[in-house]
Amino acid sequence: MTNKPTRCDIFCAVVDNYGDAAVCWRLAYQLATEHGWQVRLWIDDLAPLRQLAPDFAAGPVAVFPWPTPWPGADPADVVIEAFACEPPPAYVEAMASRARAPIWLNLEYLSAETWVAGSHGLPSPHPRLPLLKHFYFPGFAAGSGGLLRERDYDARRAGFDEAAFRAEFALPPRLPGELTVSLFSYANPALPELIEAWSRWATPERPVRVLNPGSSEAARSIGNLILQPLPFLPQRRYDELLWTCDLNFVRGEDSFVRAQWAAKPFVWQIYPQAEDAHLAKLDAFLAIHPAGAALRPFWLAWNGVGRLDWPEFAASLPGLEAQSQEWAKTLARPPDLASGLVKFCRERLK
Ligand code: TRH
Repeated sequence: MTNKPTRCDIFCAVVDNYGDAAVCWRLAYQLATEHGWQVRLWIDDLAPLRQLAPDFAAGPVAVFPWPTPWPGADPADVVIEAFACEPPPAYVEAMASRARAPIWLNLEYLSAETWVAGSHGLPSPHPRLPLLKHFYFPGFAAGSGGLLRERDYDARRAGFDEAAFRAEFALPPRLPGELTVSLFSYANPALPELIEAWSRWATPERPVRVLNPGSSEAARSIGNLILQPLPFLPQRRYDELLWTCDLNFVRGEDSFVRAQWAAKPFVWQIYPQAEDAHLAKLDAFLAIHPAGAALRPFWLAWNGVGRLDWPEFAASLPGLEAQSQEWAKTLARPPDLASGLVKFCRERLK
């Protein structure tokens, strides 16, 4: 490899929600800031990115709307298509006509299923052109592509001032005995039942404050339960919210990973799929998590299987806290996804 910075194009087609843009931006930013790559992010919908990273135009990633028709662009050394979104056909043709074909990766969705490590890195030849695409699977297991985690994560956390965060968002200082919860979920039929359970469980000695980022509802109290909306926070500030809370409800892929780095007990609402395919993925994660057995009934109920038992789950929180810290340490040991991806490409660019 020459000393020139590696050029990388990331293609992102937003399906719905924030997750696709969230993962692509996180990876793009890390490749640029931590590995010195020159990254262009081609994204077909800028709306989620504007919320996740309002200052994205300041760099260091060059963000472009993904135009149709494709105007043509010189292919990069490394091409990452997120979630099998397929770069424009003319771009793929141009990839094949380079003197040296780019490293082409399909970054897949995260899953804890056991087949992931066996499929990670597998090549798939293009049916017509002299190009090879590799599957890049994020994952928890050795042999997978790992998880996104920034180098400065621990330093940011060490410098975090919870009191200042609360003051900035007009939250009163933590009340004695308060359980602070963040809530980020899909429309969930179990939510009214949970609100009801919280309102019955909360007492003056044990108030519950639920912070709901991105909610348009007005703040309200039911007895000693306080439901409080927050603005949708930029991605980095969302970490601060997770650090502030004792329990985090998260969803999808990226907030699910962030909750694990936050090392606090969390409840995951998985992205629902046809024919309940998501339940196998939920099970696979519970099977590898050291507190899986304790989490299982409440998590399943939050994902539509069985009834929520909040008092039982609340009783397990003190134990879950220590396990969450251990789990975060275990997950942080292998190389992070961006470093692993850089190594994967470097070996093939030699
Ligand atoms: O938005 P999501 O539901 O995205 C989903 C999943 O990624 C799913 O796997 C995918 O198939 C589907 O999209 C298309 O949840 P996710 O993945 O947690 O992404 C949300 C991002 O938003 C994450 O980076 C956290 C961030 N966020 C903020 O930055 N600020 C906030 O205030 C909140 C609530 C979230």
